[in-house]
Amino acid sequence: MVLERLQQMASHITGQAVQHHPSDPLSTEEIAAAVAIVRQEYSDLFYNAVTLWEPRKMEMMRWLASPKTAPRPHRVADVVAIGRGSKVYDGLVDLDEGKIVRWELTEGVQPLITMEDLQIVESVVRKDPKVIEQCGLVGIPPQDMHKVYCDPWTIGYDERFGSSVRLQQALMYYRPHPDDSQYTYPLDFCPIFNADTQEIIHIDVPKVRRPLNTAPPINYHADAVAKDTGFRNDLKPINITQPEGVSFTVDGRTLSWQNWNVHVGFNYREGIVLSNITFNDKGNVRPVFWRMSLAEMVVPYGNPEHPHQRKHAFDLGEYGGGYMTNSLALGCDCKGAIHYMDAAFVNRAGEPQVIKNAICIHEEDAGILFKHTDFRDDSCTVTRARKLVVSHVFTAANYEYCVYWIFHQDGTIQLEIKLTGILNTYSLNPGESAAPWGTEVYPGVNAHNHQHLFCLRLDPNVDGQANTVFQVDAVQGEGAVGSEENFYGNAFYAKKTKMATMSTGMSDYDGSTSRTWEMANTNKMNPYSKKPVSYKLVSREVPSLLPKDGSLVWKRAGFARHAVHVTKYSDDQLHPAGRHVPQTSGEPSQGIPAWIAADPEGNLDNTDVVLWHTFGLTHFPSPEDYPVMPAEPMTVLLRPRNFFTQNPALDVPPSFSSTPSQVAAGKTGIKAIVDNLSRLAFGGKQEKGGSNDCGCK
Ligand code: ABN
Ligand code: CU
Repeated sequence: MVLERLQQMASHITGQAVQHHPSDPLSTEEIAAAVAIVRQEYSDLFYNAVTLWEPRKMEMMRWLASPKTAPRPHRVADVVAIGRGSKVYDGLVDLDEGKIVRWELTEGVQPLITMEDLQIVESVVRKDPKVIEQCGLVGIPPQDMHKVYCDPWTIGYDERFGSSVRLQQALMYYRPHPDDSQYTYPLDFCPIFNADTQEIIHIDVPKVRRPLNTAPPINYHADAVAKDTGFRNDLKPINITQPEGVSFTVDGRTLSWQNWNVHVGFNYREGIVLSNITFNDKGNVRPVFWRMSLAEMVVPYGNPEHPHQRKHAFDLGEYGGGYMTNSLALGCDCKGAIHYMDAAFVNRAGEPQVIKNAICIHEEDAGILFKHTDFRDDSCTVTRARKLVVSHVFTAANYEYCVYWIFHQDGTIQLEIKLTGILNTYSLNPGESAAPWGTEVYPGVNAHNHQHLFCLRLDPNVDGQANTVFQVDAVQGEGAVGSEENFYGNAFYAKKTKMATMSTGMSDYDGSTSRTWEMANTNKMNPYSKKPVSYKLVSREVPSLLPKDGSLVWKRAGFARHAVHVTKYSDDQLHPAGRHVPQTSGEPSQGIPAWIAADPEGNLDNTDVVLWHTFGLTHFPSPEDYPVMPAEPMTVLLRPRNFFTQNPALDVPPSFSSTPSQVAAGKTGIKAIVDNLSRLAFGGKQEKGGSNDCGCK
């Protein structure tokens, strides 16, 4: 009876009443149904994740090609649950069938740490006698333990404790006043928390002790700034208006804008997932990417003193970029005419939770799209660009990561990430130098050197699934000066190297050759250039992983060993550092290195491939980054190359366009999209002299 009811509940959800697109994230009802189905058979669990198990690619492609006749992919929940004794269960629940289709006890792994897991640690730390004793040593009396805070990271990996027990390391701080930033007052010891028994099992106490900082607080919130320097008062409002509304449409979670069509998914781990991305090329709907997401990241810190080697956060795999997502605010995080999408997750107790306004979708002016002036007569065409931005922001304890997926009118897709928030800090002795492994960013505050390395997962679908990746280097012609083929020595060309097999399909960045990577369909040539249609990955912020080969980070973050890895497509290969990342030892390395080791000769030529790109920055902190960092942007571009037969944005209406003959006849050209709001900054009239407002004739 109960099972029947659950089946009805599940089929009601997936049936006619609420018909989800197969790539839509699970709704709150579906999350509740999945948990109810699991509870029928397994009680006494807490829930770590209940998320969409994405449809298998072939099944999904068949359904997309003929949605009326092909079977609709079932809605399936991917469940991670934790039982007593840190037992981890991985399961699949088919919501259409109303039943569990896979349930496994997975040994020796630890699933990610949720925000709820984090909250527990601080209260335990404050009551622990050994922590109270350590606090006493730096002058914090027991009655002030409410002023002690911690950022409870996963332990990462510590060889003394292994992986069988779920552990967290508590990075300790003190707040003199509830409104002060604790990062100015780091404590030098590090308690280890057992998440299963909810107790402190050990405290790492450094050999060299460091005191509690005595510097005055430095804060960034408005109250503090108002009391300190006050605010600058020379800013006038800037407003973005779209008087006739937005130029995109949303059908469910499918977005259409300026020839682009894309499904916007979201999950607890990667955050935004874009799939089935197509571009309408003059009526021909051409596939470009099957799926793209930010799949992983690692932030290794560079101080060799124990236990800072453990400070290397995998913010997606260990905490979840989706779980840490902010609820965005109109006019603050997002300016203009905004469409929001919510995100639904499970909580520890198995109840659905919603983050309102998790994804922001809006258009922005993007400067000049193209322009040319004929210097002979000043006849001119100038066309302004706009872009469509799909974004979310997540808070990874001290840091904020703002993720912007940007679509451009010329067929380019851009991923921009802005880094802001607060530096991770550590204590300093009076007179001690923070160099060379860190910087004293404020008196008594040591911010360690670190890297932010992101792993972008690109599943290309460039005019079809059969794609090939080429490394492209700008190199000199081979012939020496004076030789027949390069007599003047000026020759250079784009040297393309095929990434042909799994074991050779990896490559590092080389700025000296302006290295890029092309995802090409070699079965389809551009009729003009006779080159394969392709999308090019252009990325210039690509530091190499600084932890040495063989180090803990190198072993755990195999994806970060190279700027690019190419692998054969597999439905289950989504997580480049493994499915469960906390407490992996890296022996053997999970994710990309394991997939390559399993199929070293795997063919990557003219087949379904995935490109994994690691990019980011190396951060040597400085006082300008404190007490809160001004946002630092990073960009990756995916540009059509030999994909179109001309500039695909020529049909964007210009702001102004005149031809030489119009100028000769004294006629003004065409003014198309010009707002009537732009005006001279300091009043007065624009000098005309035969020019239009754009300065062209
Ligand atoms: N940056 C590491 C982290 C993220 C979230 C919560 C705790 C720690
Ligand atoms: Cu940083």
